[in-house]
Amino acid sequence: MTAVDLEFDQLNSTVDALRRSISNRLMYGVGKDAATARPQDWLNAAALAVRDRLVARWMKTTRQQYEQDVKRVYYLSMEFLIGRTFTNALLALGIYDQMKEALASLGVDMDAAAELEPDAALGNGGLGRLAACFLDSMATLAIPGFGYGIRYEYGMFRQQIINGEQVEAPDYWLRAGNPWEFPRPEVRYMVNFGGRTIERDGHVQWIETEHVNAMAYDTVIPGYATSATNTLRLWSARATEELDLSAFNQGDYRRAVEAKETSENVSRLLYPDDSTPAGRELRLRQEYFFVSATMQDLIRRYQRTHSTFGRFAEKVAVHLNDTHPVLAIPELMRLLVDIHHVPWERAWKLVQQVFSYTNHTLMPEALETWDVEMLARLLPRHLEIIFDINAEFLKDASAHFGHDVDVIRRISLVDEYGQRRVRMAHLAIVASQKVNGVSKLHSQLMAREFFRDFAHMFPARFTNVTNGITPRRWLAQASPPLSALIDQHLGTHWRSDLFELRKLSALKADPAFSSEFRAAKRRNKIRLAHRLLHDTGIMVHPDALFDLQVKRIHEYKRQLLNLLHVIVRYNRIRAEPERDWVPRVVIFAGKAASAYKMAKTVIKLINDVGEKVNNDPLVGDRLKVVFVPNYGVSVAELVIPAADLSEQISMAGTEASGTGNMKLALNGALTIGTMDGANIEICDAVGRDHIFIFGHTAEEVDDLRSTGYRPRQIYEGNPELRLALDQIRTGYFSKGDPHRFSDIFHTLVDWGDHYMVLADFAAFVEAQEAVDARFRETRLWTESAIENVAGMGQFSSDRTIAEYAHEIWHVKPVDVGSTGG
Ligand code: 4GP
Repeated sequence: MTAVDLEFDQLNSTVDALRRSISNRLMYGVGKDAATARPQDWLNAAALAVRDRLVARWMKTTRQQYEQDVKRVYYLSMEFLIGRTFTNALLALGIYDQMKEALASLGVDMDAAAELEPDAALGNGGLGRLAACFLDSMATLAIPGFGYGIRYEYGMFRQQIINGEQVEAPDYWLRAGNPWEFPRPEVRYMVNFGGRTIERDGHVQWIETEHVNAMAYDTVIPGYATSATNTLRLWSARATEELDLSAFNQGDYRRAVEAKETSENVSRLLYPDDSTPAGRELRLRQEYFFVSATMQDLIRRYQRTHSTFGRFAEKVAVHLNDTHPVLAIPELMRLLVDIHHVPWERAWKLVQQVFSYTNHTLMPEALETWDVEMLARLLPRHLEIIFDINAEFLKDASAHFGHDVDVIRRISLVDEYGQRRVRMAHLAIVASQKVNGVSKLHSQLMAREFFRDFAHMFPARFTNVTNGITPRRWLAQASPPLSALIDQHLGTHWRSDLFELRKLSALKADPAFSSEFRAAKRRNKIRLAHRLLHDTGIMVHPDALFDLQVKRIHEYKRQLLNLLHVIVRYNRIRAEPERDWVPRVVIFAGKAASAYKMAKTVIKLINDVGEKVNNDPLVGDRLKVVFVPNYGVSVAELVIPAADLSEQISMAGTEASGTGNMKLALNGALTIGTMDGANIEICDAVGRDHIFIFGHTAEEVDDLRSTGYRPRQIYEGNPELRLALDQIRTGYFSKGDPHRFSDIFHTLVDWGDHYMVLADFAAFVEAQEAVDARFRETRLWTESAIENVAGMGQFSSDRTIAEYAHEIWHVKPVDVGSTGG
C-alpha cells in the first residue's frame, strides 16, 4: 500500500469521517432520514459505509491480480457458513472503536444493532464453516482465491425447540436485504439440463436442452491487516424465460410463471430433503448448476489474458470442497473438448493438473454416488464423459493391479452392484493431482483403508492438511475480554501469527495473569448466562463448570455418551446431595438433519433430561442441562468463549478432524476427548497433562469389532450404566411414556451399538471425575487452560492455507503491500 493510500485510509477511518458516511449512506443508500430510521436501517447504513471502504481495496487487488497475471485458486463449495459480516469487517479494517463511537454519536448502540444482522447460514456444519475460515485466511495471506457457491435464498433451517423437539422453520436470511453483496446482472451463464447428444463435424453437441441462467452475486472478503481482498461469488438461478405471455393473457396466471418458478428453484434452498427422488434430483441440479457457471466463468477470466489453453494449468487451480462440486470435472472436460475443441488427451492432462480434492468424512452414507439413470436423463453428455474417463482409468488400473476383478470392481467410477451409480469420490481422486484428508489420522485412514487401492496406484497424490480456524473471528471477535488481555501482554500481532500465543506459556504461573485470565472467562460466562436466562428461562451460575458439546447432532459424535454421564451424575447427586459436588452446567447445541429420526430423538431426550434435572429441588445448582436452540456461527461465538470443558467424544476413527475442538481450546477450554480426528494433534500441541483423553483408539475399535462386541454385557455388568439406561427405557424422563426413547435403548443395548457408546462409557465417567478433581484446583485448571490457548498456534487456518497454497495449489500471494498492525 502506498503512502497516499495509507493516508487516505486513515482519513476515512476517523470517527468524523465514519459519521458522515453513515449519515450519507442512510439517506442515499437506505433512503431514510435519521428521524425515521429504525435500528435495522442504521445497521444497513453503517454496513454500506464499511463496504465503501472495502471497495477501493477490492478494485485494487483485482487490478493487481490481472497485472501480475497471478495463478488463481477457485474454491468450490456447496456451503459457506459465513455468519455475520459487520463486526468482522470492522475488525479487519481496524475501525471497530471508531465505528462504535460514530454510531453512538448518532444515538445508535452498535452492539445492539450488530445483533440484528442475520447469519449468512449457507451451510450445514464443519465443511461449510471451514470454507468460511479459508476465505478469511486466503484474503489475509493475499492468496488470490475465489470462493464459488450458491446464493441460497433460504439458508440452513432455523431450529426451534418446541416441547423439547426440534421444529424446522425456513431461514429467509435475505428478508432485510443484504448490504454486503453486489448483484451482477451482467455476469450470467446459461446452464443446460436434459436433452441428448449428437456428433457433428467430429464434435459432440449437446442439444434440445432446457436451461436456466446463473447470475452472479459478489461479496468482498477483506483480509486482516492487509489491503488484499478476495471475492466470494455466489450464483443465483434466473429463468431464461421470465413469463409465458400468452398464458398470462389467457388468464392462466399460474401457468404463466410456472416455468420460471421451477427453474429458479435451483437456488432456493440449501439441502433439499433427499429422501425423495424429486429432492435428490434437485440436489443434483444444484451441484451441476453452480459448477457449470463457475467453470464457464473461470475460462472466461483466463481467456481475458490468454489466447490459448497453453498456460491454463499455470494460472488456474480448482479445489473441490468434498465431492459436491465434482461434476466440475466432466464439465471442464466438456467445455474444453466440445466447446473449445481441445483434444481429449490434452484436456484430460489439464484437468488432472488443475483439480485437487479434500475429503471431509468417511461416513459411508455421506460418500456421494449418483444414479446412472438420473445422470443419463439430466446430464447425458457428462455421463458419456465419465464413462470415457472410467474406461481409460480401468485400463491403467488393470495394468497396475493385473486382472484382479475384485479390485477393478472396487475402484471403478461406476458401482455396478445393484442399481448402477457413479461414485463421486472416485471420480475426484482420479481427476485430482492431490487428494487430502483434514487431520493426520483421517488422512491415514483414507490412504490405508477407505481409498487404499487408489493410494496404491497413486501414492504421491495422497496427502494431509490438518484443518484450522481463523483467530480473527474465533478469538479476537468472539472473546473481547480474552483478546484484550492477550493484547496487553503480547501486543496484537497474534491475530496474524498465532504462534505468538506460545509466549503465554511463560505467564501461566504468574498469579496476576492467571486471575485476569479467569476474570476474562468469567465475563464470557456471565454474558452467556444472561442469554440463556433470556432465551431458555434457565438460570445458571457462572462459577459452575461450563461443559459444552456443540456440533451437529449425529450418532457418531455421541451426544448420547455425554448424556449418559449427565444421568449418572444426576443419580449420584440425588443419592448424596450433601456431598461436595463440583457444580456443572452441561450445554448442548446443534441441529439434526431434518430426515434423521434418531438424531431428533436425541434432541428430545436431552431436553427431557434437562426438564427433569433442572426442576429437581434436590439437585439445585449442582447440575443444569441446557439445550441452546439454533446453533450456528453467531451462537457459537457466544457459547464457545464461555466454555470450561470441550466435549470431543466421537468414536475414534469417525470424526474426520473437528474444528469446534480448536475453537474451544483457543478460548481456554480443556478438552475431554477420544483419540480421534484433530484431537490427537491438539493433545500433542497442548501436552497430555492439559487434556483429558479417554476411550478406545481407532485401532482398538477395529479390534473390538472383529473380536465381537457385546454391548449388552457391558450394560448388565455396570449397575450405574444399567440404571441410567433403564431410566431411559422405562419412561423416567418421558413422563411415564416408555416408548418415546425405546429405540435409543435398543440401539445401544440390543442392536449392536454401532458407535460403541457403552464400550467407552466407564472410561468417560472416569475422565469426567478427573475433570472435576482438576476444576477444584483452580490454579492448576487455569494453568491448563492457558496452556491450551498457548498451544493453538498451528491450528490457525492461516497455517492451513499456507500449506494448501504451497503443497497443493502452487500459488503465491499477490503483491498489494501491507497496512501493518
Ligand atoms: C466435517 C467433518 O465432520 C469434521 O470432522 C471436519 O472438521 C469438517 O468437515 C471440516 O473438515 N464434515 C462435514 C460434512 O461437514 O458435511 O461432511
